[in-house]
Amino acid sequence: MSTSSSVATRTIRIGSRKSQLALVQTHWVRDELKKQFPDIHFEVKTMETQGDKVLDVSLSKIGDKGLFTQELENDMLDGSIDFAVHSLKDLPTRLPEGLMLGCVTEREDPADALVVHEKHQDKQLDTLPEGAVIGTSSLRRLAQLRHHYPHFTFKDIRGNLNTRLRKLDEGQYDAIILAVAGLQRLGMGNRVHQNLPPEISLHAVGQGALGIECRSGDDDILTVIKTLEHVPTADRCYAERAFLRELEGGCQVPIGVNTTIEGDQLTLVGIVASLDGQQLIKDTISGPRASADPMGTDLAKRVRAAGALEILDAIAAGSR
Ligand code: DPM
Repeated sequence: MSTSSSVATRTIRIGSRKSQLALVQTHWVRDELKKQFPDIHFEVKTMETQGDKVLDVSLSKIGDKGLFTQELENDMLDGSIDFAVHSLKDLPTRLPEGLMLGCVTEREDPADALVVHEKHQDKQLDTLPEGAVIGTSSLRRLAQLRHHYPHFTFKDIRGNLNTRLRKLDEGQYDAIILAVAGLQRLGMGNRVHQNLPPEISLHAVGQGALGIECRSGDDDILTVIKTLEHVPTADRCYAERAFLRELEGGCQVPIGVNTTIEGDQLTLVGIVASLDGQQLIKDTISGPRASADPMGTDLAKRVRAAGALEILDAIAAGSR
């Protein structure tokens, strides 16, 4: 005999930033989980993070750890939310005590994209004029592009994707660099004018994937979110994150990566660049996917010994 409405529906609370991109990503996660767990009620709680509030300062200057994640993490630790959805590249490689990266979803194209003002529709990076103003606030993009295109002028750009595109279209820049993945998720994939090949710019660690953060050892939640894990993406991103973790100082750093998987083999390319673009320390490591983490650490040690240490020290000294 069944009793009516005696069992309350279980509710899981998801934390998200408020930006359009963050909400698209979080709603995707919620909708996928609803399909797997129709009996669970998923609720989205949105909040602003420091990174959403401070929009007029260069990311690299305020770029401390947890800029886009800290408020969400506090809510997870005090139990007001059960997990948080992030762009994996915004999630620090060291998480607060009591929290963990519980799931990595399938990655979109991790490349960076050149987006141009309409007057440059017929141009590519190689043909943009001398002095063209290129917008980015990523030290990684800046350093690598400066190396290959020293004749461009680089200018900071901040704000959400729509704000940046407006600034470009108004003519404040000749072109800007954005992640392909963000544009695609917002239905603006048509603005991708040129994908930057890895020879020109290695992408950021975790770029194009979502990371779901939860309380360490929260097995009920882990069982739910692990259903969205994409193992090849996770293997790649664990190698990338280990590389960054081993190298990282306290500020935003010009570090790029590229990963590929063939069968059981994972290959990680990593770069550390000086801000003036003069020095690029780049190396590659391959090995079994099961060793993703130690491979990332090993590659970091190699590039550090090959000169990355001096570059990162100089950047850390300059930003103090
Ligand atoms: C981080 C960086 C940027 C974001 C630095 C970097 C780009 C900043 C800029 C850590 N987070 O990439 O070297 O150009 O001013 C961000 C974007 C996405 C996640 C937007 C973008 C969407 C793509 C994704 C901002 N975080 O990079 O165009 O999911 O990877």
